[in-house]
Amino acid sequence: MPCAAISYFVRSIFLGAAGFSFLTNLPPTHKITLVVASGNRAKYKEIAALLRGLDVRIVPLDRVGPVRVPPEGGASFLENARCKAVTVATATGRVALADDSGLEVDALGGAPGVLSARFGGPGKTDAERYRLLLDKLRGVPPDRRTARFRCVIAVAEPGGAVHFSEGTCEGRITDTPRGSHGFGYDPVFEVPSLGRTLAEVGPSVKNRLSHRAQAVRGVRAILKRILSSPGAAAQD
Ligand code: ITT
Repeated sequence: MPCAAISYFVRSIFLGAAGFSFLTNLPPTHKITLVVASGNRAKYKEIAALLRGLDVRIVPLDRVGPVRVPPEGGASFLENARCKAVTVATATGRVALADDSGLEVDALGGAPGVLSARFGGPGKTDAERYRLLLDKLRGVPPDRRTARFRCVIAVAEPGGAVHFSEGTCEGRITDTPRGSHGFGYDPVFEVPSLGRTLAEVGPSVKNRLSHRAQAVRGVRAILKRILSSPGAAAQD
């Protein structure tokens, strides 16, 4: 497999005895609404495609009314994902999913990492950010251009339980951007076994091997457990 699930894992953290306080007298219908707590439309589309087939109604954040998600201040993907998911689950009373992800470049000591969306300062376009990355790597030889995408997804239940799943995709940074699919740093991220960037391969291939695809595999197992729990009341 091109992008092995190197550190793929699922952890569940149960935050106190209030976990099932949302139990109701409603008969279980094995159906829940899942709010995707992201302002990034491209990310939302990938997650929705990867969750296809589950008995879950997936809705974007802007469909559930204005919810203020605090700016990312955490030092880790996990902390940022947890904060976004818990904020939205608490505000909406729905199960909420948040993805915090980014690119770690070895020649830059792991930067931009958790700051990937703000690399070079706020207000930049994706193209401005990946061009800045290419500038910083000018002159770095191919064997030292190794990098990886990381994705941590948090699924927060309104009752307080939070579950995590993670995925990693190894690759290298190209010299020039290639391809027009995807988003973010995809045009400069080459998967060695394919010899192509994630922006050249298109959604079907990316959704098979990406960091997000791996993390969502764990999310499917988490959602199946939530769906089969006695607290999976209808929320449509
Ligand atoms: P939300 O927090 O609202 O979900 P965001 O874009 O700010 O949206 P992050 O804080 O998780 O999301 O930042 C992730 C950044 O890392 C993202 O903006 C891209 O620049 C980059 N990134 C993450 N996953 C990527 C992918 O699959 N392909 C390319 N770039 C990616």
